[in-house]
Amino acid sequence: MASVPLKRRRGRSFGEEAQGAAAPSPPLSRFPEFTLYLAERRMGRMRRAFLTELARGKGFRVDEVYSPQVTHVLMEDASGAEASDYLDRVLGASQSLQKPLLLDISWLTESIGRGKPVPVEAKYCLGIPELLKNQVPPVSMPAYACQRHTPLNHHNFHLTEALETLAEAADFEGSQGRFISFHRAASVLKALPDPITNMSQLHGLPHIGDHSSRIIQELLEHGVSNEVETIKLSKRYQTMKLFTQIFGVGVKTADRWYQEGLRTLDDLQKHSRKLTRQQEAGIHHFEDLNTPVYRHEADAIQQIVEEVVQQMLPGARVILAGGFRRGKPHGHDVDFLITHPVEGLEAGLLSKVMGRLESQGLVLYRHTQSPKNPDNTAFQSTAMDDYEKCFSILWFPKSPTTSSHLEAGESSRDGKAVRVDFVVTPISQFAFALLGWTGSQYFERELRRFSLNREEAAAE
Ligand code: 8DG
Ligand code: CA
Ligand code: CA
Repeated sequence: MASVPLKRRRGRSFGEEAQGAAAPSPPLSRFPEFTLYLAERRMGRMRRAFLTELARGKGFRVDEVYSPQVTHVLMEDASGAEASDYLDRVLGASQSLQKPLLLDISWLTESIGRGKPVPVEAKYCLGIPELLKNQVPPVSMPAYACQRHTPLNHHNFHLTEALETLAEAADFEGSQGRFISFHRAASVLKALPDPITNMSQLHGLPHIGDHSSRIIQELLEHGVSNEVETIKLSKRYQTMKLFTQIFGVGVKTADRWYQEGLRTLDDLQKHSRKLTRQQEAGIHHFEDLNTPVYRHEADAIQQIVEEVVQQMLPGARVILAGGFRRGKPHGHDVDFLITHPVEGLEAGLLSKVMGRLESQGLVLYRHTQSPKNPDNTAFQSTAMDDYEKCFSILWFPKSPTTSSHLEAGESSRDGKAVRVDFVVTPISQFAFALLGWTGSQYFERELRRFSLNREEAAAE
């Protein structure tokens, strides 16, 4: 057990076990970002001296005495808890604010063998020192995304981008559990007040699983993650991404096409019998629909829509929802909510509005969903609502004079095709619809989960 030597050493500094034992570390190191310290405990003095000499021979800086300069502490045959406990006490004695990584000695022997530091993979890590858990003020992070502030411009973009790529790839493989896990981890990082620069900052944060931790560590150590880069370069990921970017194509369809050997948009067009009308429109306008819609464009489209809505039903309101309502500067589509202060007057409005837009040559594609029979409660068991909606592709003229000359499906460079969603709600349900259609999708999911858990907690 470690307790005997530890008790004996209480009150002494970590370095005392080796003080005066060997020559000082050479001043120059081939790997300036590594300052190593080998704990003598379990390793023994002889092996420690031997490994120190070998490591120095390869150009590592190895300090005999523990100090705040030490970046990596190497231990022999220690469990994570033992290592943390050891370092906790030692650092507690030295009052050091340094945050070294605790590694198994096998990391050093591998590195000596290769003549350079090998990547600090999870298998070498002995855990986060207890003391550091106390040193890093734990960020108070509520468990549900809907309970916390998630700014658009956050401090961990590099990390969240990688985790979201893994989430997307998991989604492509139909692995919902992993999709959610990576999303949760990314969402937590977005809510942090500072960039993550050290693994110890992850301590106490909810939803950072082992896999996400490994990726974060890799990114901190090397700037890139092998796993993420490999996925991004894979044909499977690239093809699934391409296909799911088509309006009207979800993961299942994209996967089926992939299994059939289809890889490109050309392949899809050659097999056009496989396409729905919506997918055909999606491919036809692929380039435009995958060009971001900017806020000023959304505002201009809102003006066009508002004019038509006012003609059809004076006093009706058109509200820009979706990502733009969350402050995003651009998005993949434009989401409008339409209502009228007098309950019931909104009924039938959407088809009139769409008809009018169509007569102006502005509708390239539309697909309307009418509310189901109010007795039909099937939708209540899903995350979907039952409002009257239209999923459309509109022609957005850059110059208003060109708008009425266009045939449906026609494309001209002084305008572009834009995906626009319309949702009409009675005023009594407007607040809920606005909340639901503001997003993000993840926020909404979390809100449902939070509400459900509250209900369950209240029922207990
Ligand atoms: P982006 O377009 O800027 O890329 O992102 P976004 O605006 O956040 O995403 P979105 O796909 O346009 O979706 C906007 C919100 O609308 C999102 O939270 C999900 C929600 N939403 C749908 N369909 C439905 C639906 O049928 N019912 C409800 N209640 N919400 C829906 O996309
Ligand atoms: Ca949107
Ligand atoms: Ca939308």
